Amino acid sequence: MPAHSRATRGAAAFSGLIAGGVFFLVGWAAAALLDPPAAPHAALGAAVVDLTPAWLKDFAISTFGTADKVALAVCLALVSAALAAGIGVLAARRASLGVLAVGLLAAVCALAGATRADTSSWAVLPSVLGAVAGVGTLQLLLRRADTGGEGLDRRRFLAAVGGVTAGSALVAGAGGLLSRARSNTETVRAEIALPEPTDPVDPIPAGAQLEVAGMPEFVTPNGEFYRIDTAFVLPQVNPQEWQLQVHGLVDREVVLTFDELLDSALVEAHVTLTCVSNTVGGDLVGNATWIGLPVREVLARAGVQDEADMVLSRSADGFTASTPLEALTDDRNALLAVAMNGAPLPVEHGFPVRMVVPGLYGYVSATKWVTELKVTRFADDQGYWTTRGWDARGPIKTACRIDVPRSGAKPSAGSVTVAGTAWAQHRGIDRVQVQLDEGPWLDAELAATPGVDTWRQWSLTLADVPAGRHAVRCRAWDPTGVQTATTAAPAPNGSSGYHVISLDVR
Ligand SMILES: Nc1nc2c(c(=O)[nH]1)N[C@H]1C(S)=C(S)[C@@H](COP(=O)(O)O)O[C@H]1N2
Ligand SMILES: [Mo]
Repeated sequence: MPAHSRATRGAAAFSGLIAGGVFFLVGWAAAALLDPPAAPHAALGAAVVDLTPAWLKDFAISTFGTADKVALAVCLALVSAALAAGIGVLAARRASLGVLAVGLLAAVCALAGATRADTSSWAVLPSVLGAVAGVGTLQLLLRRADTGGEGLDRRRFLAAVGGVTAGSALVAGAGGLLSRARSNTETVRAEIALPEPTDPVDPIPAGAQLEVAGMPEFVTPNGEFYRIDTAFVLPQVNPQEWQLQVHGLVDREVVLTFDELLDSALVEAHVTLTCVSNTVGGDLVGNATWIGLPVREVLARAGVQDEADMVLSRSADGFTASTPLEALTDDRNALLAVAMNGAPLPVEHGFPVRMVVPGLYGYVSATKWVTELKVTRFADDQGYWTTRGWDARGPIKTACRIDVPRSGAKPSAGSVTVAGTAWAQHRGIDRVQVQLDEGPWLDAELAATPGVDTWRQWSLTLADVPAGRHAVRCRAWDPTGVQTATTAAPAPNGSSGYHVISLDVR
């Protein structure tokens, strides 16, 4: 690269953009060959997720919910594009500064890759190869963009851009083939023959689903189930290589393979999962029928020692959850689940094996892509979110949500049917009440339920609602009493307070 390129600013910035694209593309293709999670964009995204301060992460989850990964990807793409354009301009002035800047960025990506739980010792290589290709591209384009004091020779410059684009298309094609050949998780998943549970659960009673328009499905279809996790790129775990290691305060370490798991006596259970980030009235909650091996069976094989009070589960990508030991050893259906609503776990919901524990928020119990159970003590270990300020134990708070009508609806005066969903997993919903404005609390009718571990639908028809603006509230009861009326935000141990909607009755 000439020490001083007389490229126009625009051409230099554009060259930087293209070179940035080449950096990420070559890095991704190299990673497809060497170590997929070490692709620069994947490593960078994962590092940003882990380093994002808790308040910002909470904000992202409450603002974007299940679309938080998309929002992050868009942000990263915009920031990377701005940086790449800036590097192009810098490199046109001082070539050495350009190389230094690319080197720094590559070092950040390499470090992010090398420090992940799910990358190999090859992890720095994709970033290094990407940087070499990126610097080469930048050099080539800036040389072609050099005006030599005259105007930009557009034909010459665009020919180079065309050459780089064609080369990139080849790399993209090769990378695509490689990653398909390497990570055939979807194919393997489709071929799994799920065993029948030894202990099948009773089917869901007919009346569990209310015939009220606008009510959510009692069993959430897998494709609509909320997804919350720290995985910027989904872990690809091959069940034939999967192992669960059980260690820590145990009499003997146990290693379980996927085939051994499938050959065990499996249990089926209806369990509703809830995210601690769910706000009052929110939808980070879903209900499914799971098949899995009770965690207590595996813990019994290992022999839990007396001083233990917690199990720290760890996923293939390094996420951890601290689950109170008693929730895994009492008689509830805490499962190492392999199936969700009759299918192998979808990849985004933890394929091939995840934990499901009735009564605890997901962040302390529902580890997806689980590979390790460390029997330990709350005094000695902390889970991913506890180190970021969230409660260590995370029991689900009793909650009630109005689904119908939607807040802001304009029903006609007269009778108005209100219906919703309440949950108090592992305790059960006893009673739901509805209040119109400051009127008396009225008992709603409870729908049938398969047990205490799922949500429960309810409905009530308010008679003679006059025209005007009205507030409608609901509250749920479990055997220990009524849910708390105190308003709380999700951090640090779950939102609380009564769900209120407003109606504009005509
Ligand atoms: N490996 C892993 N497992 C995880 C998480 C995660 O970030 N990584 N998030 C947990 C949280 S916060 C919740 S609420 C549930 C959500 O499970 P779902 O995405 O299947 O609905 O998964 C839990 N299991
Ligand atoms: Mo969560």
